[in-house]
Amino acid sequence: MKRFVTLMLVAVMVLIVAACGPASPQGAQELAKELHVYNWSEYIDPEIYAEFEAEFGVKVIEDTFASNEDLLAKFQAGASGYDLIVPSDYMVNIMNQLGLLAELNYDNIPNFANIDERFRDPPYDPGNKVSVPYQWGTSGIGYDADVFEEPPDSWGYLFDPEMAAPYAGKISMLNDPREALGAALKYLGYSLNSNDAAQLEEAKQLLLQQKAWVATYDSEGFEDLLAAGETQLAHSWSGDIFMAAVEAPQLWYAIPKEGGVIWTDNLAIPKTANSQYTAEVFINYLLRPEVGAKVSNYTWYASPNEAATEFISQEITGEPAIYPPEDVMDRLEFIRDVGEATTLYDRIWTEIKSQ
Ligand code: N2P
Repeated sequence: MKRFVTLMLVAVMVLIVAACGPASPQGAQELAKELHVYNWSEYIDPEIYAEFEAEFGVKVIEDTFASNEDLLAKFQAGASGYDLIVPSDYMVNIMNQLGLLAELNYDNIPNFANIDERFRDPPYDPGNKVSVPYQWGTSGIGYDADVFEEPPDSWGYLFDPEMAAPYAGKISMLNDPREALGAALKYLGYSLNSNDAAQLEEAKQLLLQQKAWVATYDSEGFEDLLAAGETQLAHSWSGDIFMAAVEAPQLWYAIPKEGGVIWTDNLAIPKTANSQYTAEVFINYLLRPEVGAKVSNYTWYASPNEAATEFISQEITGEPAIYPPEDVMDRLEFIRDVGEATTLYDRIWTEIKSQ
């Protein structure tokens, strides 16, 4: 009898455990203890990581990269352990084609509803299957307004021998193949997505000639060099200049009249992520209106989060160099995946850098 009771007890316990299923009931997945983010440098208010940890108990650990090509190279070399990355538009397309990105589960990202209609369903990721827009901005010319009476609003200041030579040694260029070649192509009047070998050769010659005036190729500290007076003209991403201008108000930024680059950077999850669920919870957190605004109030870049706009400083939303008017927008071009021509861009860039 005693044995029977024991057996019954065991059977009942087995039934209870089976009924409850695994430790976490269906739907409620567990958060990882850590979230590893691979981001552009100075591209998020560090308080956001701290506040996410305080609320969710997940510690965020960040590494940074300086270009889309660096990000890609890292993954092609087999990087693993990153839960969240921040590729630009064309790089979402490239990484997705290479099968590097996880398909997002929008059940965990209801705040996607806050994203502005204009930024949904982009050509580089139809249906936002693998990416959520994070910030957008332009590439142009940062400058020291103490040196220039009129804004240097032409790529000629970086490429024309007569216009650029006076600033020899005081010019920096983004250390970025598509950006640097794109600026040269625009100056020449071509598309920055040209795959015409003759046009690319012209752009190469221009960049080689320009080397005599270039102090450095730099994508992470160009705004600091400008603020320190070490440079006077910097091929730049808009927000980094405006962020630095808070401390160094002589800094300003111009979108060249020949047109420049417009880009959208995105949140994406590598297939090799440790915890896709935790990354999705973090993406959803970043899409809260107040958090989305906190991102832009720190980076000085424009936000694709419509619900965040009312919490973003009017110094940012009212600045035409950050939220450009329609006629300026019309002159801007997105960098696109140029397919097989990518190897040509890479080869030219290596040749320019190594000469
Ligand atoms: C942030 C760099 C902006 C990213 N420091 C350009 N896509």
